[in-house]
Amino acid sequence: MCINLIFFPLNDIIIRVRNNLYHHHLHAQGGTMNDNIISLDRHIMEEQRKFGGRGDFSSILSQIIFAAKVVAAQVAHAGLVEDILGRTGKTNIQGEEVQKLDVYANKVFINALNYIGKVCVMASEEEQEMIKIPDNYPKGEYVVMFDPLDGSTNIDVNVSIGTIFGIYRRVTDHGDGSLDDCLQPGHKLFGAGYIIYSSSTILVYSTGNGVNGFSLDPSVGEFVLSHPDIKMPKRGKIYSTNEGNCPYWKKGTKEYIDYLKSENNTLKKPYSSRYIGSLVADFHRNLLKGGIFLYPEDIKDPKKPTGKLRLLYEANPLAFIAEQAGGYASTGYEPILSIKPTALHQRVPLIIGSKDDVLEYEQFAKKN
Ligand code: AHM
Ligand code: MG
Repeated sequence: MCINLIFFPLNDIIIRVRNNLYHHHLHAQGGTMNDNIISLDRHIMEEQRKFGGRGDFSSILSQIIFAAKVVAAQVAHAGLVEDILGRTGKTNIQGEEVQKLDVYANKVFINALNYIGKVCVMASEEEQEMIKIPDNYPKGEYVVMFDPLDGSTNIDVNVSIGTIFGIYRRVTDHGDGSLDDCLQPGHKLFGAGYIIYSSSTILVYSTGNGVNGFSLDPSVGEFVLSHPDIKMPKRGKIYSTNEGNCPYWKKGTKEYIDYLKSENNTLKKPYSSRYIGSLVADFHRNLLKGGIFLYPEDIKDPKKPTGKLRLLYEANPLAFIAEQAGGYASTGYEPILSIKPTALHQRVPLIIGSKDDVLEYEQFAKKN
């Protein structure tokens, strides 16, 4: 009797807590259960139906989605597993060498894409040379460029990181892909996107028909449409740049940043400064809220006179997304997407974001 008196209220409490959690979950979803969730796979399939195609490109995207989920899972554990944060050369308790997360991500993306018969060559920030498709696998029509884990110095301090990818059609006829397939200008991109590993994992992509964003729902393990038809505000209120490089900037860049911080700018009040130091995260914020990101040319390191960021797998895919969302990307002198690449790991000044802001920067860059 006594025991029952204790147990019934306890049971009741457990049920109440469960119900509260459930209602909290529903509330978080806007108070209703959505029974028509659009998964990323469905979105890709519908796009393919609308715009035609044999499904080769869809297969590539599906493999990128798979790789992104694998990397997201590892990133989520990175804070728990000390060794994975660390430097290569360490061993785990099984005596196996532990890989750095960026090296691991690189292998995950290569292994997800190299066997499907849709890709003829790849290039990655982590690989000095082009990545050949192994001889025992068929070669396909597409070329994939990627930065498997951008901003990886931020892993150790739990700051957002990302993957960037760009997909081209090959320009050579058949067989192994070549450097000519890799060195295509950004305006030839067939599709591009990025994944941000953050408070949630979000994949944003475009195939030239607008930009859509999908959040990974960990409870079902699928990306679901969360940011349909993203449009970048024409003008922002935020600038993002490593201002510590200011002494090494050209006069035009210095004058532009001073202008943004003054009350004489177009907004008639100073812009806010936000710099994460993780390109995907800085870009993603500006894509949704508006703003300008700058990694301009500087004279800090004579080996990198054209800035730090790479054309093929950092600047081009994000420039493609920006333009699809109504934004713009420039070196200060010409559109990023019109540059004819000359080398796999070519660096380029990157000024990207809200169109009117980037156009205004070009005026400053050109007169100085
Ligand atoms: P990484 O490719 O070695 O990770 O470097 C690229 C990153 C970008 O994510 C970020 O915009 C930039 O480097 C930050 O550089 P800095 O520390 O010079 O401001
Ligand atoms: Mg990078």
